[in-house]
Amino acid sequence: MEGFIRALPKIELHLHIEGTLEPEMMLELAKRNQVSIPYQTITDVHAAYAFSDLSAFYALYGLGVSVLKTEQDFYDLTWAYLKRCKEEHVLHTEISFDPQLHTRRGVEFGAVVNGICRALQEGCSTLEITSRLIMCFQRDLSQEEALETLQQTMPYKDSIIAVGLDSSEVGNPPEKFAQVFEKARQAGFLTVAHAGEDGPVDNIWHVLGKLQVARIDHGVRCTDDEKLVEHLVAAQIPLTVCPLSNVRLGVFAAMDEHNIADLLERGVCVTINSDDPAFFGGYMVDNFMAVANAFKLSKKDMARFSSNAIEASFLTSDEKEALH
Ligand code: ES4
Ligand code: ZN
Repeated sequence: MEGFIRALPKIELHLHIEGTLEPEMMLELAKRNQVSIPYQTITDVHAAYAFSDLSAFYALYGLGVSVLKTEQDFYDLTWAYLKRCKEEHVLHTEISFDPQLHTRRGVEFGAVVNGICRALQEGCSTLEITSRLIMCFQRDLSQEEALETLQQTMPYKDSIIAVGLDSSEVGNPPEKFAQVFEKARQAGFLTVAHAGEDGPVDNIWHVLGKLQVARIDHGVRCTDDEKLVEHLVAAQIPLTVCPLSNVRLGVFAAMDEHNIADLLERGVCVTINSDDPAFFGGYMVDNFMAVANAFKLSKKDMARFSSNAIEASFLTSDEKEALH
């Protein structure tokens, strides 16, 4: 199975570029940029990764990414991820970034986008990996701050396909961002949102109804509402599921308790993704293997995750055709 999964053409749709910051690069950039972080060695960084829920993870995440300062840093980060994609036979990737993590500490929006985009263009020309870019609002911040961030995004409209919504759902329902999502859609952005990860199933209904998302990030709580599962199947609304992330953050107690195999069997358009691979213990192959090992899934089932991802992607129909 491992050989099959490695060779399987894969598409990644739920990946926070900041979540690919490996401890080695964190320490290197801390030195390069003279940023003080409370870790001296890779062992220190690993020891600090003792989070077991989303809010503890997010605090650590903010601290770790504070070493990213310049356009070159964002280029280096993205390039390292793309090289990993090449090794793992990921042919297309739709990456998210969290500008507010950076602009709030004085990094220019343009430095973030330009660094990421330069790597993505080079990934296309030299690694033959296609990509799209998604700008995520942090739902723990205000809608006013999201509106300001949307303004900063406008000059880069041609480089950004969609806006998204991430961070903790608790106390931050989708309705809080109805206005900024409406504005984003009017400006021509597609929309996605995290929902039904650490928040209730109603959040999934609301990102569909009120934010009009094209797909749902995580969405695993959908099984709390039979009618919603039926709707997801009928309308083929994709879920970008992140198995290792879900277990690491306690969304499921163990991989064999995850509902991904169930969702696949029921005809939901589920996909496998890595979320924040440097923090949750694995990239795409590791996530596929974790699912294959936990459930009695055939090679055909595993390939289905890839064909679902092609359909769920923001590629054109010609590009999708070429991948199938
Ligand atoms: C995230 Cl695992 C997770 N959940 C919600 N928002 C996020 N941003 C980065 N990783
Ligand atoms: Zn995520």
